[in-house]
Parts: sequence; C-alpha cells; structure tokens
Amino acid sequence: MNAISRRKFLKLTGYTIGAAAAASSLTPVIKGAKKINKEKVKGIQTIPTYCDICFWKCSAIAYLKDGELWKIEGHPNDPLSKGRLCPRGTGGIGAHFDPDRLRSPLIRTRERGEEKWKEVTWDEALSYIAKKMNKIKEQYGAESVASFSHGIGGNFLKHTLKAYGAINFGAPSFAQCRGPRDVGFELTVGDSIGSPERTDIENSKCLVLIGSHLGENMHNSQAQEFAKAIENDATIIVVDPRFSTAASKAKYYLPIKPGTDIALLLAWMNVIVSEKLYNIDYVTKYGFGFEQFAAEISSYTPEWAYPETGIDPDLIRKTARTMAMYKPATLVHPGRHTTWYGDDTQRSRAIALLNALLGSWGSKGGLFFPVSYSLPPYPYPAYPTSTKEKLDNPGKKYPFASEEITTGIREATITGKPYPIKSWIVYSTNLIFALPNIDETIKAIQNLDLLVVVDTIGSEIAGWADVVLPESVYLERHDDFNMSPFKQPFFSIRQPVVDPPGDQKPNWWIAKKLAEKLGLGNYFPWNDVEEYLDYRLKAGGLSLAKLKKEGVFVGEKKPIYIEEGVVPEFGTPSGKIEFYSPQLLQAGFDPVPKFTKVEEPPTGYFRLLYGRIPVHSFSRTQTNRILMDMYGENEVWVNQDIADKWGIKNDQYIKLKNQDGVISNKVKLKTTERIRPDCVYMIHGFGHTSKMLKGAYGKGASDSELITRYKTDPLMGGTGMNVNFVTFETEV
Ligand SMILES: Nc1nc2c(c(=O)[nH]1)N[C@H]1C(S)=C(S)[C@@H](COP(=O)(O)OP(=O)(O)OC[C@H]3O[C@@H](n4cnc5c(=O)[nH]c(N)nc54)[C@H](O)[C@@H]3O)O[C@H]1N2
Ligand SMILES: Nc1nc2c(c(=O)[nH]1)N[C@H]1C(S)=C(S)[C@@H](COP(=O)(O)OP(=O)(O)OC[C@H]3O[C@@H](n4cnc5c(=O)[nH]c(N)nc54)[C@H](O)[C@@H]3O)O[C@H]1N2
Ligand code: SF4
Ligand SMILES: [Mo]
Repeated sequence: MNAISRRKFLKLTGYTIGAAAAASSLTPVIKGAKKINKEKVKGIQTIPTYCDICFWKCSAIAYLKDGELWKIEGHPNDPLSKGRLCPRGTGGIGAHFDPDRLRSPLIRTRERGEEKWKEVTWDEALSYIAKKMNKIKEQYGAESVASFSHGIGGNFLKHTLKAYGAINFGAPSFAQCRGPRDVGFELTVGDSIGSPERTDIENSKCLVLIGSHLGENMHNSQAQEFAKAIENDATIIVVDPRFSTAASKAKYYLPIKPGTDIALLLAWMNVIVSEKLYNIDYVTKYGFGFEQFAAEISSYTPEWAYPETGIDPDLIRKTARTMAMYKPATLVHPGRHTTWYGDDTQRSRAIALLNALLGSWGSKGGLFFPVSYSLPPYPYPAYPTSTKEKLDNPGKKYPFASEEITTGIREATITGKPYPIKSWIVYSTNLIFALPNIDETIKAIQNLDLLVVVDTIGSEIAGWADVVLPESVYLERHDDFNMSPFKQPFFSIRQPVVDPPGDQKPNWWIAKKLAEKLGLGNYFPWNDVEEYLDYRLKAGGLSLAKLKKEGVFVGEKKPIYIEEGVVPEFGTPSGKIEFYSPQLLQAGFDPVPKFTKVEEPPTGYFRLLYGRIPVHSFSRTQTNRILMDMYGENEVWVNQDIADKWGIKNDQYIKLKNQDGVISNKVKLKTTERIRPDCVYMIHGFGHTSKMLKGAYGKGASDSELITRYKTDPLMGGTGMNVNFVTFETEV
C-alpha cells in the first residue's frame, strides 16, 4: 500500500495500535505467563504465520524480542494482508498473554452450567471422552455424535469424528451468517460468493453497500480495498438504517426502513430495465428468462417502493442511473452476514440479479472469478459409511440448503428425531452467543450425554460443557494450509511462534490422541503435524522448509475477469444466469423475488440491530486486554429524538427489555442522530455471562440474549435475527 492509502485505511478503521502501545498495555499481563522459547534467542527473530483473530487468515510476521513475543505485522507478500493487519490482528498477540486462558483440561463436578470443575490430565480427559463416545456408538450409533466448529482449526478433529462414524457437522457461518447470500447467488448464477468474497472493491467505480458496514466490519483486504476505492473517487452508495462509517464516505446515503431492502432492489431494477440502462449484450448472451423477469418487475416503480422503504423516489432513480452509468464496474456488494429477516435468500438473489443486469458478475470492478492453488489431500483410509442420513434438514425441508444447518442439528437434539443426538463436540464456536434463542440451545444441551468443548478461554459454551479442552492459541500451533481462492493463487502456513503458557495443546494433537483412544490411530499415520504438511507439499512439488521460512507462496497471476478471457460457466439448471428461476417455481417459491412486509415493532419498542466494531471479533476477543483497552464495553445507539422523548441521556446506563420480557445487562446509551428512530443498534459479542471470563464478565450487554425470536428462511434454513424488538428500562 502506498502512503496515502495507508493513511486512509487508518482513518477508516479509526483505531491504530502501535507496537509500543501494544507492548505497554501488555506489561502487567505478561506476569505469570510461563516464559517461552526455552533457549531465549537474543535480539529480534521473525517468524511468519497466519492470523486467527477472525477467519480471513491474513498472513503475518510475528516478531520476538529476546525470545519474547513482541509484535505482529502483516506479511508484505500476502495478497490478503498486503503487509498490514487490521486492528484486531495487530492486537492478536493479546490472545497469547490473556490471563483468562484455560490452562488445563477440566471435567465438570456439579450440574451443567454451574462452572464447577476439577482439573484433570489430558490422558484422563481424553479417556473419559472416548469411553462415553464408545458407549454412545454402541447404544445409538456413531451418527448420534454431532459436531459444531468454526474455522480451519476444526479440520483435524472433524477427521477423527468422521473416522469414528459421525456424519452431522455444522458451523454458524452458514445458517447464521453467509448462507442466504451464497444460496441466493447459487440459484441465480450457479456459484457462491465464498470467503474471502470475490468482490473487486478496489477497481469498482461505483460501490453499493447494503448493510455491509465495511470499515467497522474489518475484513482486512476489503477494508483496504474500500480505502483504495475512496481514494480513486469511486461513487459510494450506502443503504443502512444507521449512518455507518461507510455512510460517512458515501455520495448517496439511503437511510432505509429496516427489512425493506427487497423493495428498494426491485425498484432499482425497475428503473434500470424500464429505462433500458442495463447491459443488453451481457444479458442477451448470458441471461435466462429475462422477459418474464422484466414483466414481473414492471410494477415496482420507485413510487411503489417509497412508502415501504422511506426512500425518496428521485433518490432511487438517481442512484439506479448512477449504478448503470459505471457498469460493468459497479459492484453491488453481496454482504456477508445476511441472516436478517428470513427472506434473505430472495434478497440476496435480488442483489445477484442487479449485479447481472449491470454485467458486474465476472467483470473488473465487479465480482471476479477467484483462483487458487490446490495440493493433493493426505491419503487417509476411507471413512466408514452410514446408512443414516444427516439430520439437520430432514426430508429436505429447506430444499436449497447447500451446507449443514446448525439450528437443524439443535432442533433434532431437542426432539430426538429423526434419531437421537447424544453428544456435541464443539470446536471454536461459542454456540450460546452464535445461535439465536439461548433457551433452545440449553434445552438441547440438557438432552446430551456428553458435551465436549475445545476452546482457548472459558466461553459461555465451555461453561455448559462436561469436558473442556484447552487449546493453544494460533501463535502457538500449526494448522492446515490456507489456500483460499482469491485474486491470485497463493497459500500460506500457520506455525508456532511461541510456546503455550500452560498445558494447552494444539487441535491436531487433540484430534490424533482422541483417535488413538478410540482405537482409530490408523487414521493418523503421521507422528507430527509437520510430517503431514511436508507430505502434502512434497506431493505438490514444494518444500516445507522454504514455506516455513517464507510464510507465503504466491503463484503467477491468472485471468480473473471475462475481459481477460475467462469464459464464464453458470452452474444453474439452464447453464445461464436465471433472471427467472424454474427450479424455485417448481419448489413452490417465487421465481422472481417479491417483497413482503416485515412485522413492525409495537409502540414503545424498537427493532434491535447489531453489528461489528473494528477492534473485536464476535464474542471471542473480550478477554484480550489489548483490544479491551480500546473498546471495553458496548453501548446501545438510540436516536436522539427518541432519547429526548424518553428523557434518557448519552452515557447513561439503561437496560433493554425484549418482546418476550428478557431483560439485558445494563448498557451505556449512545444518543445520536446517526440512526433511524425505529431501531436501536449494538455491537455483538459483549455482555459475557461466564464467570471464567474475568476480563469480560458483565461488561456491556449481549444482543444474543435478546434474540429470542428468529425467522427461518424457507429456502435454506438460515435464521433471520433482525426480528426482535426492545424497549428501555431506565431504572438500573
Ligand atoms: N471487526 C470485525 N469485523 C468483522 C467481524 C467481526 O467480528 N469483527 N466479523 C466478520 C463476519 S464473520 C461477518 S459475517 C461480517 C459481518 O459484517 P456485515 O456483513 O457487514 O454485516 P451486516 O449484518 O451487513 O452489518 C450490519 C450493518 O447492517 C445494518 N442493517 C441492519 N439491518 C438492516 C436492514 O434491514 N437493511 C440494511 N440495508 N442494513 C441493515 C446495520 O445498521 C449495520 O450497519 O463482518 C466480518 N468482519
Ligand atoms: N446474536 C448474534 N449472533 C450471531 C452474530 C451476531 O452478530 N449476533 N453473528 C453471526 C455470525 S456472522 C457468525 S460468523 C457467527 C460467529 O460465531 P462463532 O464463530 O461461534 O463466534 P464466537 O462467538 O466468537 O465464538 C468463537 C469461539 O471460539 C473460541 N476460540 C477462539 N480462538 C480459538 C482457538 O484458537 N481455538 C479454539 N478451540 N477456540 C477458539 C472463542 O473463545 C469463542 O468461544 O455468529 C453468528 N451469530
Ligand atoms: S482480518 Fe484482521 S483479524 Fe482477520 S485474519 Fe486478517 S488481520 Fe486477523
Ligand atoms: Mo459471519
């Protein structure tokens, strides 16, 4: 990045962590942590690895000073980080020094959820788990052990569980996050958006952000590219009920009424089609069912959309024409966390269609075709086969689900149907915070014979476990290669930088030892993970020693746009972009997206919205003292006029009460003109209730607790979570 964009990037994030600041805020915490790197090398050492504070997997270079972890920076060769980490990544070293880390395996001694434990050895913990798992297999079958995980670290444990015979695996990244978006695009262009997203933000001349709060949502490459687009004077259009950081960079800001984005999208497409502003050649060449689509949307004029969305028809026209003016370098960002209202797949489909009308799918400045390396897999023995079916989506109730549905596994655990689930093995996902309706999660847990949680800290889900296994943090372990498809083929290594401070173990070790205890040692023919990594690299003609030293291998540039010669393939039934979808019609759904009204908050209530802050990831960073120094509790955004009416003041503490009578922890008020009067907004991940999290316990309020209702997307089972209403309790 050049100097200007670096400054812009920093300005955009609003948070900078200097190495000095990081180190100074660490000093009090370092005490007590076991010293690292037995033979402390004098001076500076650098070790490349990749970050795990979120799932973007930026490559980084960790610095040791006199054998102690000192700081971490972006890897200059890495296409994802381009030499710069986001504020969370920079503060990531706080994860190593976190005084609230789990230090040894724990077995529950009292009722579930009481958080009373005895410390045990790894051998005791793994023997206990294996014994219970074998009993469950005997009594109910191996399919009755289900697993939840999030991120690459879950791969080895998944391997053990598949070898054991498990078939039910879920991650919140589908039904609570990007699922509707990926399915919406699959239905339309026959391909998903993926992660990292295939968005060519830096080259876009017109960038449309619907909710996607880039700059607060801090996925590194996207935030950097966004800074670049701003620098290039791209026209930015932001649609958000809240004046986000991105909105402050926008030429057009559309303060939409929450839940009405489909109406806006239909009106935009109506303008673009009726004024013949779409990319006619592209649509003729690649489109299917355009005539039916055009007829269907002909009544959705900006005047029709106005009373629904609250957006002035002239502004709808002007922004539609602007998008068309810059086509095909107009990018309507598909978003990521898209589980909002239960109609989310259709909204995402409308976004896919708008991109298609502009010819952005496959074009520079639009949505590119990602490229990647691939290494041959390790030749493991075949997994056992099962006669049972996965139970997350029985009878294909959600016909277009393309990944497992977490809440489907939870439901089956509650009902015992189509067959009982008796164990959850949970890796790196705080299900209490990630799934809507905590009571249902706890109800499901109460039906289990065994809940195992692998975590680094005593998260809420760990608090409910029978056995807690402490994992070493990313700076202390190997994981599998990162080979994410992106703009250039590349892959990177995660490797230990320092030793863990206690008896924490890496996931590969846990997976291998558990397999051995289960009598499945033959599924781990390697002794050490380096042997595994080396095997795969050699099979690809590459060297582990070199990768360990360099951190990242970057391949030759390849074509990623249609204009560079990529011939697009559409994996839809027609082999084209389906403006009109016969498969949706056949399954009983609208073949062209339609708008339906969402339920309004009752008088005195406000819609609860939530999002991200640059310095935290979900519910996983609130014990990281470096990051907590920068943002230590969340606040709730309330419109100034509403606050005045209620007689409540900025910085005052209030409580939120939802439609089902659930009352939150006390939370600071942020009164602002920057949000509509019909909703409130807070940062997800705060209001921790696990007493093991000393640095986070009781700080701020939890959106998860207030999300007792959710609306399930009938196409793919995603859980729309923007459907809860809260009112204020002013006595705290
Ligand atoms: N710093 C940081 N960055 C992160 C993460 C993190 O934890 N921390 N998590 C990462 C992950 S996994 C994800 S999925 C993404 C999530 O980030 P995004 O995909 O950007 O998530 P959204 O739900 O779109 O973002 C919330 C925004 O949508 C607005 N919004 C709410 N309701 C509506 C509505 O009805 N219509 C419109 N138009 N806007 C609405 C909110 O006001 C808010 O500005 O962030 C990623 N980046
Ligand atoms: N209410 C509400 N629910 C949401 C969201 C929201 O904004 N609000 N966002 C949704 C989205 S977009 C997503 S992607 C999901 C995210 O859902 P999750 O991935 O479950 O996110 P976290 O709550 O951060 O849980 C991560 C857990 O992993 C642990 N952990 C961190 N590092 C490691 C490690 O190295 N090893 C191990 N073993 N464990 C580790 C953390 O301590 C934490 O307990 O949540 C979804 N659910
Ligand atoms: S986006 Fe930030 S937190 Fe996520 S991997 Fe990259 S540097 Fe780490
Ligand atoms: Mo997400």
